[in-house]
Amino acid sequence: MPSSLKRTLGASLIGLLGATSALADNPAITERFSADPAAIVHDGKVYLYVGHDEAATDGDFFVLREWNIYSSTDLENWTLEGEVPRTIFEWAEADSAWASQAVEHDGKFYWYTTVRGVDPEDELGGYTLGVAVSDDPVTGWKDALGKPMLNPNETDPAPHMIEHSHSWDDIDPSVFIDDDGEAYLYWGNSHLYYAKLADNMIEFDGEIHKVDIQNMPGTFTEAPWVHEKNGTYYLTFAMNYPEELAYATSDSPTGPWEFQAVIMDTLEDSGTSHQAILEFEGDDYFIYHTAALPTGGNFRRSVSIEHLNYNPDGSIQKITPTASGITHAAQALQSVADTDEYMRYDDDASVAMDELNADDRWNFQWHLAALVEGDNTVSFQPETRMGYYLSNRDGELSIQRHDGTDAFARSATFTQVDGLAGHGSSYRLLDDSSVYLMTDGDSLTLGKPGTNAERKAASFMAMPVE
Ligand code: FUB
Repeated sequence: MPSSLKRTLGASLIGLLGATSALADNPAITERFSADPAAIVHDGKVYLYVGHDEAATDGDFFVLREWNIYSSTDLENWTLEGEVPRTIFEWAEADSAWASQAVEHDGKFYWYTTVRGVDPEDELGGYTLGVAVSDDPVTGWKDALGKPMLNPNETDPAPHMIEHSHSWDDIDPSVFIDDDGEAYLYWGNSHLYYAKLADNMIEFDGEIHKVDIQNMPGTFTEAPWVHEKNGTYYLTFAMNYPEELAYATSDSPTGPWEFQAVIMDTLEDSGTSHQAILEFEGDDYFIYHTAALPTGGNFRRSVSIEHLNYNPDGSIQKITPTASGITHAAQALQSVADTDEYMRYDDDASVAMDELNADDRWNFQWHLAALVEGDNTVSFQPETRMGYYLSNRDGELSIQRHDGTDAFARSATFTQVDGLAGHGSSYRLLDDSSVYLMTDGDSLTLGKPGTNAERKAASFMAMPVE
């Protein structure tokens, strides 16, 4: 001590802070569940295509009756523009509006989707690909072929799918159009496939290839996404299960693909994730889903956004899912009573006061936004534990997952007032203004400050983290 992190914090101290705006934090879509993001830019607007998760809280499988299309001009404010039912593919069945990706080409929009197909002649049946076409990124989507893009029997499902009544190796299409105008479709679960698209963008031109990613330290699961940057082709995908998001590179859209690294580790509370890469107004973004909305889970997911950064050699920097998202608005909370001590969370329910150290730098970062609107209300969300909050349970502080109830929201909301020590801030329970957050050595507790020392123990300096 002081570590370089502490010097950064000290240098950027801004003193008292009001409750931080929740704009542009994560999840980015909060009005309903959203999964499997894909995004395009058209006429200065970002269009985000997601599946709408509608499984019940105790559901044990995906229920996706429709895709939802959102738009934004700033990645902060999102507008629900369209709800497109799975039934646009009349030949498909079930609530199977799984992962999809749209692209603009020659003045038209093509949307490649996963749906479950029905084919009485086909012994195995299974998930397959549909393609819709429109003149508009939101409205007018029509089944372009009136049938699946491929029969699931054209590919060989992975052995673990054979014993089931249907296969799901033909899912998660990702479309990529190279600078020379050639378009490719990638898709797969357990097996990764690609095929060149014909000029009409709705049929394949030539054979379907099975791809092996070289030197991959795991197994390909699903969610391929291909993009190009500075002459390098990047294939991002979900690896293993629970899923890590990883990438491989090539100097051609047809491979060979060499494994590079994991971009994002497995998530708390969701076995799947699913990424989209977006370049917008000169910046690169990584869009993915987690289970962070209250009552979220494996089948109730929500889309989040982070900045994506490349190193000078073209490698992709590892990304940590954060509550602050692209605002980078996380803060550290320093004790006024002992300025070496900061509020700290861990991967369990515990919360403590501790000295900053660079190795655990995330554990000192908090996203401040109010769960209950009010004058100077604030809630403390661990920056890397989206959906979890510092909360009061019968007078004990702990980190708990928001269960979606008003009672929880109130238990995790404080009122920020001027620091009782004469500087900084103090935080009192929303439902009992006599009880304050206080430090007690290495502990963070709740109490009623009386003495000068106790008033200091109830005062904190909130400061942004670079
Ligand atoms: O949303 C249904 C499936 O879950 C997607 O197709 C996969 O990528 C996984 O996210």
